[in-house]
Amino acid sequence: MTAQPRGASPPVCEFLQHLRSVYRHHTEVHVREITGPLFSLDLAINALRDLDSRSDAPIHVTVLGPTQVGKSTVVNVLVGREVAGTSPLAGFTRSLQGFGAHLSDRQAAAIRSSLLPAQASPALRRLDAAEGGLTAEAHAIWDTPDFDSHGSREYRNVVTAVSAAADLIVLVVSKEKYSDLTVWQILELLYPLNRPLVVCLNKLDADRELLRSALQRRIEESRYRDRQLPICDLNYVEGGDLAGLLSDPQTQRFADTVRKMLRAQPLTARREGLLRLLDEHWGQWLRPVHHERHAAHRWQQTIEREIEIAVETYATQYLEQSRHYGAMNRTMVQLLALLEIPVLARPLAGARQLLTWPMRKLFSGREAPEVSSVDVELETLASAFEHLLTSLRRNISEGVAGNGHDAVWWRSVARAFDVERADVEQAFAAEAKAYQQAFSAEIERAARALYQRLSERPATLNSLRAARVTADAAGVALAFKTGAIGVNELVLTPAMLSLTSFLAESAVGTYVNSVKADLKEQQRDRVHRLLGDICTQRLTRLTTRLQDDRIFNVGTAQLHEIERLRRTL
Ligand SMILES: Nc1nc2c(ncn2[C@@H]2O[C@H](COP(=O)(O)OP(=O)(O)OP(=O)(O)O)[C@@H](O)[C@H]2O)c(=O)[nH]1
Ligand SMILES: [Mg+2]
Repeated sequence: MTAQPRGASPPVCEFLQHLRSVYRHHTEVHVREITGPLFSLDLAINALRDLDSRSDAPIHVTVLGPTQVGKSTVVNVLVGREVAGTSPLAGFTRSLQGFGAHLSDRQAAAIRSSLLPAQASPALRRLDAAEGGLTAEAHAIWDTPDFDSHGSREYRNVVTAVSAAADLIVLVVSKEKYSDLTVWQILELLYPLNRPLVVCLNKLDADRELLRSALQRRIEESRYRDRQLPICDLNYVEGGDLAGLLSDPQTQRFADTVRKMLRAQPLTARREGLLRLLDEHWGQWLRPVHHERHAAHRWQQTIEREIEIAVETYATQYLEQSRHYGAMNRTMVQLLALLEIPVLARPLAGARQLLTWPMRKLFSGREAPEVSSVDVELETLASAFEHLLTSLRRNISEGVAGNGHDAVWWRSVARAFDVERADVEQAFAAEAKAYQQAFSAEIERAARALYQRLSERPATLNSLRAARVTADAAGVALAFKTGAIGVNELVLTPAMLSLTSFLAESAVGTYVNSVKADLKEQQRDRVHRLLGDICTQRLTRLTTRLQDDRIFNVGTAQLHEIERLRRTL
């Protein structure tokens, strides 16, 4: 496959921005360290943007370093005049400031729109020809805030924008600061980008050689041991006077070294650097995303397991209970309706007698037939579903209590679950009822099939008609015809049981049993599907729209797509 850098980088960049926006809501201290995900994500996002805005870009020189080492002073040295404010107060420079020379209007506009979008005040100052600059080429020199002072956490991430844009980085250190942890953390972070780098050892007076060799040793201990890092000394000048500094030959040597290294870094080297940076940090950035994926996977598995348990409950407490198994009773009623209608008159008298009390109960002075409060099937379904929800809630609580990397995710699921639960229960009750109604068609089909089979066995049909059970059943069929049946299966049970067993022992017995087994299997399947659908729609999806700023909510498909795009950068 051919690489498509332009196509892949916006979505990858967007993805990293999403990660960054979520990480910003994380409160753990390490998230905001230089070694944490926020700082490296910032660098990577800026490096991706940089790669897309290279055409016509000027050369960028970025001056980095801890506080008070003399960064702003070094910027002034490179520009050749006092442009950046300096101060003996730590953390004096708090935002980026760039000094551009020979920039076209387009270049200046591009810098302002792409490099400094987060900064309110225009931080790019264009120098005119008389004000100097490093070379005759278009370039920008960047003074940056420190990354080590107490308050620098609030502003130091801007350093990443000009580090990513840099064609040359000048790292300024002093004898007090050269071995500070943050200096080496920043260097470590920038290492994969492989930008040309000069180390400027500022404010040197006594012990020059000692300091140089100590710095050299520190470099040897770092990843930079395999790179030739030029080290330039700047002398300590009384009063920090710029004119004094500029006239020092040591300062001139430093400026010459920088000038010699001023060359736009080739695009291929920048791309390779970016890919190395992504490789080094991808695992760290994505770790909590994977924790969420694992938790979501566990959630899905739990739901599936609980669905199986609920179906099993439905089967053992309803389908396998002859007394309660309404579908077969309803089939029998339908069958009787088919059987008896032509000969209804005779058994009707007996049936009335037999069914006096239930009929009275069914129609006692009411206009509409009384709806039974007991519908065993719906009750069984409701209680199985209730049990499923309770088990799921227990599982969520375990996730929260586990206090692992996924605890935030589980807490968020807990909130969403509790909000939705009543709604889900209602939806299930409605769906269960709809399923039951829809299943009437299957029952009718089963009754017709049975009737067909009986019609082929006139002897059985006749003995059935002659049987006493028919009298019970005819009345039941009548009740069914009048609309009361199917709502009170308790009333029907004894009559139905005797009819069913009569049929089961007759010549069509095997067939009856297979109809029964088939009905059960269909019901089991449908209930399985019903539970699966409602759980997918209401419980699995619940976790894909969690309202929590600390949740990454990256789906597996999205993750695969980003991994694929990353490889095409
Ligand atoms: N005496 C003397 N003072 C210097 C020299 N270089 C820098 N300074 C002083 O050191 C102090 C800090 O210098 P800055 O250039 O402001 O340092 P910085 O790294 O930009 O500091 P922040 O912006 O606070 O991070 C200022 O008071 C400078 O005048 C030098 O060679 N000699
Ligand atoms: Mg400064």
